[in-house]
Amino acid sequence: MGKNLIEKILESHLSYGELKTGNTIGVNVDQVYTQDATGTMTWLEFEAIGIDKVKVPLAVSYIDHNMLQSNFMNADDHIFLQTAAERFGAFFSKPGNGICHQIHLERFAAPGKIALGTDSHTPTGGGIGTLSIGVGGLEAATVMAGLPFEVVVPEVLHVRLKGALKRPYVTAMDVILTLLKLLSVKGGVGKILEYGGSGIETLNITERATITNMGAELGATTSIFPSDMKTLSFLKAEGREKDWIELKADDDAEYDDIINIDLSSIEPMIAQPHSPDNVIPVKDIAGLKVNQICIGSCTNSSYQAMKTVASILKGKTIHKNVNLLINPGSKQVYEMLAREGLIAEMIAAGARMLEASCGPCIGMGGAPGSSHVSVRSYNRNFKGRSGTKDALIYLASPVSCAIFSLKGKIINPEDFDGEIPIINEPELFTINDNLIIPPSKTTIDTKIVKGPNIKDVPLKEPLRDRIEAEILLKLGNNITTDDIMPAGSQVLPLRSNIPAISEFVFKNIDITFSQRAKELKEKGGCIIIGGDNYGQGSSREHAAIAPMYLGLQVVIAKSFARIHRANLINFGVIPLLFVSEQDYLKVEQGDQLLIEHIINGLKGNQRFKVQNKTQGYIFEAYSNLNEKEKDLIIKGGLLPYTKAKIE
Ligand code: MIC
Ligand code: SF4
Repeated sequence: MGKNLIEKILESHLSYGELKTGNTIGVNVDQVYTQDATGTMTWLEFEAIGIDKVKVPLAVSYIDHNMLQSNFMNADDHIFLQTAAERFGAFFSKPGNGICHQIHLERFAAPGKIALGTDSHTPTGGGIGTLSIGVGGLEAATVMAGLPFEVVVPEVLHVRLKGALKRPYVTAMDVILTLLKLLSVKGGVGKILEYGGSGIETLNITERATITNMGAELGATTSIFPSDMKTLSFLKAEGREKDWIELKADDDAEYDDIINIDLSSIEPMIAQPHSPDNVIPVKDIAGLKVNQICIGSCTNSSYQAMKTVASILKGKTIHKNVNLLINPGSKQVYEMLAREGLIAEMIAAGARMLEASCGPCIGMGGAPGSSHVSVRSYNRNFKGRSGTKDALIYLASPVSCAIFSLKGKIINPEDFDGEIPIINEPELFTINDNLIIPPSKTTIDTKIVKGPNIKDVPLKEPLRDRIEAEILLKLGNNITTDDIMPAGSQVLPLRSNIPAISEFVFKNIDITFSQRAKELKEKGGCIIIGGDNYGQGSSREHAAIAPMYLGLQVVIAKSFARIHRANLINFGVIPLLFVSEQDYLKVEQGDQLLIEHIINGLKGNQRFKVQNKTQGYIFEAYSNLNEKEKDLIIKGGLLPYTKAKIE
């Protein structure tokens, strides 16, 4: 029987377990990378594990999120990360070098490898044929400490592309928006999307990377393209031809499911507030006035995308009521655009050029005005994420965004009266790695510098056998980690300080949450009720650690998003599932729940009787932990578990 790409890569990296859908396996990882907002915790955790050097072939620490530096905290984090990278043997990408995913694609990602990143958009590397998976920080730390990465073998969904995009109006962004419309933000849960078909030959690597990047919004474990001649050209252009291998599925490969997409049938699409799957054709909302346009982010920052934007803007002026913000994804792209005079065209048209970082995508500056309409070439438009609670955020391609910035309103890009040249990736990129500091072998004495905002990682007290606690919050479907642990300029600088950041848990949903949780902590803690896909979105483990720190004992939900579920377990919080939908409907915020015999339940059939003491009835909930997860939850989380394993 033929093999698909996923089977090939997993098989060549298998450490233990049987490679069968639904089984838990351990794989050896080639590359691990961190970004600063999740990285400070990751490196503190790595330090706490007590290993001298990273044990994976390649580790990179990037700085890209926490870049506003409105006080000492961000810069202190940068120094901490730089000294930790030096001490433990990782590459360090300095602030100014750009967004982790874009740089990793340019300089490190390679076909056939397995890469983990402490960020949900790590699947960007799937564009080049790397099996790239987003994980929580502690997970990454244990892999850097030498343990295999454990993953449940996902189903593989084959996305067969044919035809070619209607360039220049339709771009890779419209492909992934179309898939989001088709599958929704939970359509990819438990799945890997493997792209194939004749249409892939028409997409270059950065276009493929746009598609795999935003595959994160489908809830998928990751997405991947084969490695072909396009991959070779990209690697050649990056001076990394030696990293190329051919990688393709066998002709008789089998898949769990197949979707066929004709690229030529795709039209310009746009995601409306407040979810990336709220997608409609752009033409359906033509005429809507826009206040702000943001172009860039890890989704749409390639040289090709940016040069296309510059060409659309060339010689023109943005609409008088529009603010245009541009954040190119990497220094490489930025430098090339600058040398070709394209930044000058953007500035001349009225763009506000931002540094190569995440910026407005994560609310680090560029917040729109009250109830303003902002259209962004980014990947997430969750309510409040931009920094303005009542702003209306739309997601569209860089081409659409550039056109809207000139018109001051949404128009069908196909009705644009200006020229849009078709731009390709260059044959040679400008290679200048002067902001990437390689690891050195003799750094065992490097002192790790920790500013006053950098605090130790808190751990959960040992698992209780009996939990009696109040439901502090009952929530609906698709709650994001941005809902649980908001980001933005006020909160993001506190990522290295759990006591301080815990004040902001659920702040946009219930401002009193952290105060009430603290009050309940002494009385046994609290419980959260979630709907489907609880914890979708980012990989931030702060969305598990901070509630745990506030006394969260259990989350009972209809279903969980993969990374958040793992983060809860890693910090000793049990993710329980409702057996019946009716029970989800019946429980109420404020109810007092009692769960007994937890340890035996975990060791046994993982079914628990939950007594609703307030309403006076009993319902059933269950956990679906594998052997390792059971063990580590009983031991108080992944950190104590890993320490015991390594000693
Ligand atoms: C995001 O896009 O939400 C982030 C910010 O990049 C997060 C990581 C974080 O919260 O630090 C992600 O995608 O994992
Ligand atoms: Fe940064 Fe936005 Fe990409 Fe997250 S999605 S890594 S915040 S650019």
